[in-house]
Amino acid sequence: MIKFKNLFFILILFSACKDKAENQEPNQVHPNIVLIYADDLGYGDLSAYGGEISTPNIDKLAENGLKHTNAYATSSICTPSRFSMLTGEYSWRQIGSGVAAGNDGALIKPGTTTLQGVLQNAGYSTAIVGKWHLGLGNENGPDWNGKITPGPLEVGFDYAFMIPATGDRVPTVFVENHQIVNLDPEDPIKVSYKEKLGDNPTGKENPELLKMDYSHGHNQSIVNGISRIGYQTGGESALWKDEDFADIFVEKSAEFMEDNSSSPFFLFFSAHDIHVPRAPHQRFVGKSGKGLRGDAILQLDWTVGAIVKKLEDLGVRENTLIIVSSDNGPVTDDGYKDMSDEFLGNHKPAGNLSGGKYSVLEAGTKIPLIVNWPGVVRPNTVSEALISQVDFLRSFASLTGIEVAIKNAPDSFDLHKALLGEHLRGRESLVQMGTSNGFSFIKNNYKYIVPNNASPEITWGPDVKTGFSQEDQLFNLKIDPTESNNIAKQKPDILDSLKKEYKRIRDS
Ligand code: NG6
Ligand code: CA
Repeated sequence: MIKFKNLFFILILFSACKDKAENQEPNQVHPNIVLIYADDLGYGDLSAYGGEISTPNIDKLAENGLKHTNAYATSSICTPSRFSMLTGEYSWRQIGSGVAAGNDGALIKPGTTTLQGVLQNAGYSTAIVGKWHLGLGNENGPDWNGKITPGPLEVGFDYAFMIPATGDRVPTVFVENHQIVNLDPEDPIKVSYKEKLGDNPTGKENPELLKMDYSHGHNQSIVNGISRIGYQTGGESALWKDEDFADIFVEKSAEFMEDNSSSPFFLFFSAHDIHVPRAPHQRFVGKSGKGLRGDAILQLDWTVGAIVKKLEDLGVRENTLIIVSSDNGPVTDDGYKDMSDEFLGNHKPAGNLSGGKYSVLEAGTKIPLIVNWPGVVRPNTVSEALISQVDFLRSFASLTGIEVAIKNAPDSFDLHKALLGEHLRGRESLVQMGTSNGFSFIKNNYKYIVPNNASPEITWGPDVKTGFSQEDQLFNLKIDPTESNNIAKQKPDILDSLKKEYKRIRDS
């Protein structure tokens, strides 16, 4: 493996590598890649992006690297964002706009071209550690007590240690590769999203057992004093403790990096933070002064610092490309009474954007994106190039010299130069998706929000503006980043051209 010391050198190598790739030969541009993907972290949540909660470890990556200010997840909820990022295909083409249930079957079918599969083909060892939330098992869902397959290992990962769905959904156990960790065969686990199982307490019936009360949903099985979505019984020896997530994920990642430090590796570190339930380790509780949501941000920052330290200890930091981003925008109360609104103070999770998780407004999908690669990505740079996480697949393929057939990863563009800050030419346009099948389309700094019958406010819980309207909406993001002034009637030509272009992409 070669360590690159400057941009000029890498540019020469890129052209050399391209020729080799066309001849199907391996090239030499194989940095380790660590993709740290936070959950529900907003555009304004990091101090590098103006947040009030100090995130020194993440900020250091931005200071010594590139901060993107016009980068997007494809959706304002988790499952579709992750699907698009890992497959290079807008999720609405395949799986729609919903959040996967905890017992859904695998949503990425074996044989699909994936980001991790591309890197595997380029000779990388690949791992996911953390939240999966893309379904496991066949269409009837996984056999939790047996071999859990298909899953990440069937779509390009060599190693997986994961929360199968989310921290707030059953089963509340870790799955390592094909099996639940520490499961006692004498005490099998049962999972249902339809009916209560056995006599285990639920949040609804036994609120006195809760250490964190729920505000909406989340009133079914209680595990570790927190009630969840869904019912489960059994599997006592395998149940997780939420407070240990960060430590365990760092430990598993460290083991993976250590085992693979002599060859290139790709680590998809898919953090639980700062999703609900927010139950960070005791050492972070009360430390942010901004409540548990702020404390979870501190825990995320600690996690990033611990991963960077491990890379340094292994002597591979110089040759590692680190990316920090988030799967969707922020939300405060997302179903638990964790006082996240009450403690916010001047901290603005969405920065100056409107909306948040679930919405089609900018805060739903515009996310932090930090890219750091010593000696290659210039320190202290900011990029306004329009870029989407769906572009990671072709960008990394190009970087590592792997060709991806045109029919695969159809929505992904090779933007590795924009991603690394070599120039500002990003994608031309972008389709965004919110909850309730809500869509919007961005081109040339104009944003068209497609008419939708759903409510302008979320009606079932979180206090979030969705951005939905039955009318056409058009905003000039350059002068109106808060999407306050609908200019659809003043700019009929622009509206018409965005509508046509959006329709062409949706129908393609
Ligand atoms: C919602 C949950 C929310 C969160 C979300 C998925 C309720 C009332 N709300 O249905 O708490 O789990 O799904 O979040 O149940 S995501 O980041 O994984 O998309
Ligand atoms: Ca999320």
